[in-house]
Amino acid sequence: MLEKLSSSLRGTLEKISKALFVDKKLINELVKDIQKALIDADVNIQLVLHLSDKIRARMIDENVPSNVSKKDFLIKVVYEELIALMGGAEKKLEIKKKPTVIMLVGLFGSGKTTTAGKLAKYYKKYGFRVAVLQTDTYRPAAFEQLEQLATRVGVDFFGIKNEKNPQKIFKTFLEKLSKYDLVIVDTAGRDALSKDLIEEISALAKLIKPDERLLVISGDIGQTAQHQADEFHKSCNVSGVIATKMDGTAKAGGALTACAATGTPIVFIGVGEKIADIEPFRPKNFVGRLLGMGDIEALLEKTQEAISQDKAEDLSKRVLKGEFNLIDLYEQMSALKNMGPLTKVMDMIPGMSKLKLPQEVLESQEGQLEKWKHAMDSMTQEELEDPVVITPARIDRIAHGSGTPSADIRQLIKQYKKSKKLIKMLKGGGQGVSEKNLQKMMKRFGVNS
Ligand SMILES: Nc1nc2c(ncn2[C@@H]2O[C@H](COP(=O)(O)OP(=O)(O)OP(=O)(O)O)[C@@H](O)[C@H]2O)c(=O)[nH]1
Ligand SMILES: [Mg+2]
Repeated sequence: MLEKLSSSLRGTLEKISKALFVDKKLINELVKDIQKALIDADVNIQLVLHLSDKIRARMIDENVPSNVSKKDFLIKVVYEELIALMGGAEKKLEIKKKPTVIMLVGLFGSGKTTTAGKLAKYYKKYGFRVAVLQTDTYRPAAFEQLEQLATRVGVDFFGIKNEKNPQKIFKTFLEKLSKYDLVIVDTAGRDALSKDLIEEISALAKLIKPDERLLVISGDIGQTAQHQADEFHKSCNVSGVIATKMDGTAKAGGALTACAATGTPIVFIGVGEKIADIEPFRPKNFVGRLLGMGDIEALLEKTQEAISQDKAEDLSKRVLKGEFNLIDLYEQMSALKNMGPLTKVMDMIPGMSKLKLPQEVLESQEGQLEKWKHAMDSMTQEELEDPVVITPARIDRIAHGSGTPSADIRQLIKQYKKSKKLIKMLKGGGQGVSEKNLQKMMKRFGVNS
């Protein structure tokens, strides 16, 4: 799916990583590449221009966090803007109320009936009791088509063969359907969004009161999906879109971005004719996959302003166990640099939240960080994990390897020892930190409590 777009975008990212530095020329080149890739995928030109402007503006207006290279930052901006183009946050269908009712609407051949079967299988897999209801009295053999799918999937099917009134069908099964967790309602389509179709859908929706009215759109119509999504949204108030046939069309990007632009979230995508060929649509994962960046999350974590909760917890646990090494020190320092994080770490250590580190301490460490990072890049794993092994001879080796003065490396080790001592004192407090230890520590930092 979207192989061409994917390979073009990957090529562009490779260009960034190979570039010596990020300048205006590179950004312009990158923006041009992305424009071409998106236009080839049938993305609307206005959307493409908007995305280009956003990337350029953000590279000018935003400060690159100091622990992130400009290249990584550029990749992050591209990634985030592509996600926004695909609709931003994920909309998850909630199956909480019993029964949750999903009504599928859309034009002829868009994939409603197939999708009803796919959704039934998808949710059955998660342990929901699912039923499908056929209200399409228009297409010949719609009854049999859904009945067969339901049998294959192993869910219950409801429908009345040869009945012409969709509302009557629903009323007939109203009570039986209330026993299911999820009811998926298939409806009739038309060639175009005619008055006839709008009236039928509106009346049926009024009666059924579905929790979700999902518009099924064929992805191969590309950016013209916008018109369809708009029209359906206006007349039937759809709550989400399912884009089908995303396999085997070069225009899938156009359909996705067009639907996203209408403000209606895309909830699922159909990626093949088989019953299992459906995926929840998560813009973040989708773009990540498109760009081929398995470790994009790691990159983003690095660029996050604050240390993540998990990391902070992990660090504080290790600190309390006394397993504090140079990597931890470095992480702690970078966290400090981005302000606030160490306070977060401290909040998790009993008693520590009372302590406020003086500004000078934070600032003096800041300037060292970059040098220390270089030095640490030249250290072995053993040295990082157990800095006691760093002898003067090793300091010289690290200094040579990293181009950092030996004095800075000695200072790093001194800082490490100081931090370790501090932590020992903390541990000395038994369960938490005693008031006495806290005062001692504050004195050490020149703070008067
Ligand atoms: N390749 C591919 N084909 C699909 C996908 N979803 C549906 N189809 C095919 O599209 C055709 C039409 O699907 P239906 O489910 O019958 O469409 P419908 O919206 O119910 O059509 P009407 O009942 O006529 O309104 C079928 O041949 C499906 O196999 C998909 O995700 N990928
Ligand atoms: Mg159908």
